[in-house]
Amino acid sequence: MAERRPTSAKRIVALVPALNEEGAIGPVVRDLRELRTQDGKPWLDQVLVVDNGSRDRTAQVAIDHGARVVREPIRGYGQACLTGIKALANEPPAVLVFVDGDGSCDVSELPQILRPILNEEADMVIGSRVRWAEPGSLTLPQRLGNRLASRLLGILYGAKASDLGPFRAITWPALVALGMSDPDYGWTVEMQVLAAKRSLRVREVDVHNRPRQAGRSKVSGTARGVVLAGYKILWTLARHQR
Ligand SMILES: Nc1nc2c(ncn2[C@@H]2O[C@H](COP(=O)(O)OP(=O)(O)OP(=O)(O)O)[C@@H](O)[C@H]2O)c(=O)[nH]1
Ligand SMILES: [Mg+2]
Repeated sequence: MAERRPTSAKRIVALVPALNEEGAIGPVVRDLRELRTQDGKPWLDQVLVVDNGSRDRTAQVAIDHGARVVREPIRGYGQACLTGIKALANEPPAVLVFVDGDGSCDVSELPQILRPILNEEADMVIGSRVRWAEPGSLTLPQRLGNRLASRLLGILYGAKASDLGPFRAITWPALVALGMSDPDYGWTVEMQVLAAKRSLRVREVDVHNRPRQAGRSKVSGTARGVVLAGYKILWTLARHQR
């Protein structure tokens, strides 16, 4: 059933960091733009793709499917997110949703992600993949690493978390209050650490997760990505303890 979007009609934007995703980005942008509320209105006011120095046609494909595209030549997931946020600062949305550009997020679940925020019960909502992820869509190191990081979020910061999933939403004032800075693999966990430290209202909702729909993995499917991401996530958890 389509969700009712409150009549206050908040401005909602999706930010999609993308690196060499020409095979996957088109349907991601299209599906996000096609999402409709019960009243037939688009859920999203804008789909913003941050092209992170792609060597393929990611930017053009995203534009062809109706996205706004900004370019960030310096690589890094967090770097791409920071650039997207800066690009929105002139006309900030009420809520920002983060979605991966590889087709692994089921964007039809966006209303469930937004619901606790629109009901003013949460400042940030994380899509947790632990229960509904398709078999094979999360690698073993990814599952174990996320479990460990989630436990540490609880032990060190009192946060209730089961995942560091990329599909998430946050209100603009909460995002600004966090003061995010991580330029790469620490982005997702940094957001959760800072949210706990600032006592934001954080909710998790279960989401599905598919294997990437095209192209090559940059993180969990490569040894380099796993080592660097694991190290960076643990370091981020440790360094905010002070
Ligand atoms: N790793 C990485 N990802 C980036 C970067 N810039 C944008 N991205 C995007 O961040 C998302 C996550 O990267 P993925 O390669 O899917 O990482 P993953 O989900 O661990 O691995 P998969 O199993 O392949 O899905 C994708 O949408 C990438 O295109 C970057 O500099 N590095
Ligand atoms: Mg992925």
